[in-house]
Amino acid sequence: MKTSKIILCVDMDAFFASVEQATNPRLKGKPIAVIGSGARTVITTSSYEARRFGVKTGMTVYEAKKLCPHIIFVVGDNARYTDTCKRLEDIYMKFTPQVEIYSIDEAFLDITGSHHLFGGPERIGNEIKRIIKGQFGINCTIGIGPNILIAKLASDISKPDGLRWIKPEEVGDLLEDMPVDELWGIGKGIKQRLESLGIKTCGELGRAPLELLRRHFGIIGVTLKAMGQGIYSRPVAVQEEEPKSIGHSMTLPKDIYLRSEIASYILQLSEMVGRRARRYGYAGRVIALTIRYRSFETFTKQKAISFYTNDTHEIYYHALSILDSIKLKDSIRLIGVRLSGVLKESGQMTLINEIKKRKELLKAIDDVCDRYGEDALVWAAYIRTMEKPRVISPAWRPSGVKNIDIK
Ligand code: TTP
Ligand code: MG
Repeated sequence: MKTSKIILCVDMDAFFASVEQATNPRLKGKPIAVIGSGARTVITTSSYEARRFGVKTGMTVYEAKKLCPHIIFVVGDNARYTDTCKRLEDIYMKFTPQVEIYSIDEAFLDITGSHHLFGGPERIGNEIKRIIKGQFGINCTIGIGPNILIAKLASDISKPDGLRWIKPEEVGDLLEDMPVDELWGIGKGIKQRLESLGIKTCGELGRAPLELLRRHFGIIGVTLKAMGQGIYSRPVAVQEEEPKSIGHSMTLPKDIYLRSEIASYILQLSEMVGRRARRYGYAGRVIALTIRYRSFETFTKQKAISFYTNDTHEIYYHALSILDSIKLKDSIRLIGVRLSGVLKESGQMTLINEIKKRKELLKAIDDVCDRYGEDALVWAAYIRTMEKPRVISPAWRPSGVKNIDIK
């Protein structure tokens, strides 16, 4: 008989806010919201104390202040969150090598083969909670189940500071009356389309005729029906050594339409991508440009080139040619540049002397930037558009938390 898998999902509670509260005792037990430093910032997350007032991710500071007048706004420290994320991975790896870091604060661990070494799945869950609390002073919620979908659901319904193991024999009863959008990946759109077919609960979804779902959702219909039954075949995707792509995107301080303005942001992003690729010794041969319109409609167009590159200007040139192949239909709020088809750089890639020379120049620029900060040397075209950097300076201290007062 095939034994079922045991998957553990770890999701930090109010991650950015918890990190801030753990770092600054003044914020403990208080309603706080973490925001970005840009002009058009929204709330990235809020503490559970603030959520009690109805504060939600995506709200503006004005909206949050209205709901919770004494809320404290904290400008997020992205470097600290990413650093915490990396250190969390080391904790998970103590229990299994099958770890998928799914997002900045969520991970899936396949503990099928290792749980007996640690006294069972719940023991592992409790141990992970204890170590994280001890090391970072923050809470997380752990869900355990026979697949990623159920493990994630177990975590979602046990927040905050919870631990729940949904065993295979419990899945059917639990899903029977559960609204479909409680399932990971079923958003508002699918929910509404299912509702128009008379399907509201997971139980109904699991029993819906396959043909009906196929007709309305195509191949996804098959997955949806299985999800309604709590079946999900995607395994934990263990991180690959090599990155598949290197990309950066940015939401612009204001919507833009002019080609020259767009081009200077593309140059800035190409430089960020090129620099990162060069720093880690990667080069790629597919360049992609992502555009998000004011309406949030988003698309990506890519172009394969015949050689591997990590040259800023090469990336810029091709990203720009993609831009020129598009007829823009509205102003733009986000731009992204990505280099994929990435390989570790080899001698072969750098045979041509001219390219070598260019690389030396770029290396010199990178060195200056590494030593004196991101803005020490920048390409002239984007100085015009540069905002103040969104990174927090190394001199930042928890006492420097910005308590923005909005009247
Ligand atoms: P989530 O896990 O979605 O939220 P959370 O950890 O803050 O709260 P919960 O207890 O409900 O899990 O996201 C993790 C972090 O990612 C969050 O702390 C902030 C960041 N984030 C954004 O920057 N933008 C977003 O739109 C979302 C949803 C999250
Ligand atoms: Mg979380």
